[in-house]
Amino acid sequence: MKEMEKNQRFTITSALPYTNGPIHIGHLAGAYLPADIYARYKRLCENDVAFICGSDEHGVAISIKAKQEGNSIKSVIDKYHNLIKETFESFGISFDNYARTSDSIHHETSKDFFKKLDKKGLFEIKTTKQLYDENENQFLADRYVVGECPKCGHKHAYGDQCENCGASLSPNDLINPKSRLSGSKPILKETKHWYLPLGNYEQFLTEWILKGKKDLWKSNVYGQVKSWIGQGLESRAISRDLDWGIPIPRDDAKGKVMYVWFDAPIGYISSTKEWAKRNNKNWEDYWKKPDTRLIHFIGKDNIVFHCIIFPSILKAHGEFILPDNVPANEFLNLEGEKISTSKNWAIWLHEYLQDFENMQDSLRYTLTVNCPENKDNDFTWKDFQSRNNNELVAILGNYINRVFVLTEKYFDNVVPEYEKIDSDQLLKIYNYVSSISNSLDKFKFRDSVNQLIDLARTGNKYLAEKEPWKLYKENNISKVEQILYISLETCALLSILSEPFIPNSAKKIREIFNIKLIPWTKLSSEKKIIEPGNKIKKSNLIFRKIEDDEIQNQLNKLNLNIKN
Ligand code: B3M
Ligand code: ZN
Repeated sequence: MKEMEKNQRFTITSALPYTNGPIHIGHLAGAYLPADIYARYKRLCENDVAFICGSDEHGVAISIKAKQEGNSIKSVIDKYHNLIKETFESFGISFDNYARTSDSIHHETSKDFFKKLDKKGLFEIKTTKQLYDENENQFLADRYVVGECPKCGHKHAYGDQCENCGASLSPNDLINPKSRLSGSKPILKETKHWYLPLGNYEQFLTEWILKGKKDLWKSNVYGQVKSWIGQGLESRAISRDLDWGIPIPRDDAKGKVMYVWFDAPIGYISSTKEWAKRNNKNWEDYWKKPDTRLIHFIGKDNIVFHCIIFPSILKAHGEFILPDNVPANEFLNLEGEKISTSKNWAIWLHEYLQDFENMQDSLRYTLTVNCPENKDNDFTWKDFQSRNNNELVAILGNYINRVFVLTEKYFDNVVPEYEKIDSDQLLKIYNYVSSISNSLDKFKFRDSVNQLIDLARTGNKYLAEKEPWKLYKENNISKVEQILYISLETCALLSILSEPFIPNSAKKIREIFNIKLIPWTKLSSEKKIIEPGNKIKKSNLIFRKIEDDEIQNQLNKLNLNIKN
């Protein structure tokens, strides 16, 4: 078996969610669940992991939400920060720190970044004409303006992006722009801004990513980066004329704040600082030591920011490491349609938790199996039901229960002694340790969770073939001991290998078989996990079946009228 990597330092980040609304299954599947599985896995391999996230509380999207709700910005960010944070906790997303970009430590860190780059003379300052709402006396940055997309003709494109074709835009690109504040037609007015001249980083990005990461990064990520660089990189304004955000630390920049995408990724660093302080660690180890591996988990719409803009900022600063990998995911659709928060075409996680109490693992499992790793993927309620019923209940849960019942019946709840181990089967089950970890190392989450279920399948098949109930009747007890011991060891292995994927259930399985969570690096067919003589104990069902009417309710909720 290949030695598993240990004692390696990892900084693992998940995209900071905007606090302008709750989060849905698309978010979980794209940037949080894979990151959590990876972080849990790396911890289980005795690595030094900082798993970092927090709320992204700046940007026009937040100001607009406050206006829509008729509330202050503060009350909007507090409300959604708390809701999102609780949702992550309920789903077992094991962040080491969950910060807020409105915290002062983040403001200071972002200002330091700006000052450092400013001092090095790395910004361009340009005066240009920008859209201005005369009724509201305000410049219309990013999402404050809508109009027709110049690329695809979509009528409702935003000033920063067209959600129809994905084109990244600037407000002046829009045809027939309209202010979202007053509905009026904006005028053009001069204003001064600070720009990051991305063209200066093209060569660095070409060497580092296009030449250095070709076979290491996922092809969907590499391909996007290549196409961005191929089109030529233009300067990006990193300041805005807004009253919500981090003030640009310069006397001649009154009324200007940082562009949200300048400060948000720096949020990973400030969140790490907060965590380090609380835990007596040195945050710089996690961001400046060249042997630290920095991994950003994001959705595909954030690739340019994490692979081009933020690395250019880090490079410009000069003291920071660059991401080792950015395993971005594609999008998860829902019942064949794109998830849309405005059309309420989504499954909100806080609502799922109310409807499916204590069934976080069922969703974690389904979203991992359907993770949109290389292409967009679809979530359907029917598939959710059948994955839960046919895989978690019928394969994994059933196997655990069978082994429990047989041990109860033949050995009075005690793990039997055995004369001779079934070494073929032992090697077979231990092969899963390396194959699952190999897949996880390659960010192949679907593959790894499929192998986990396959291990339970292997265990079931073994019982079906060996028929210990027949042997028991024939009084061949030593053979029954041999079979049950290896079956119990399989359950033990399942309880440890399932920890990153379905942590609540993994814990329940360990409770039944009375075993501790041990590092994957200590798993070995020579040592084994389960001890003869151990008492095992009954527990409530680990997984429960989902009935048709529960699924119908959810479909009704989505206003989907399916006829069979
Ligand atoms: N808040 C955008 C998003 O949720 C943004 C991510 C920031 S990561 C530094 O898509
Ligand atoms: Zn478009």
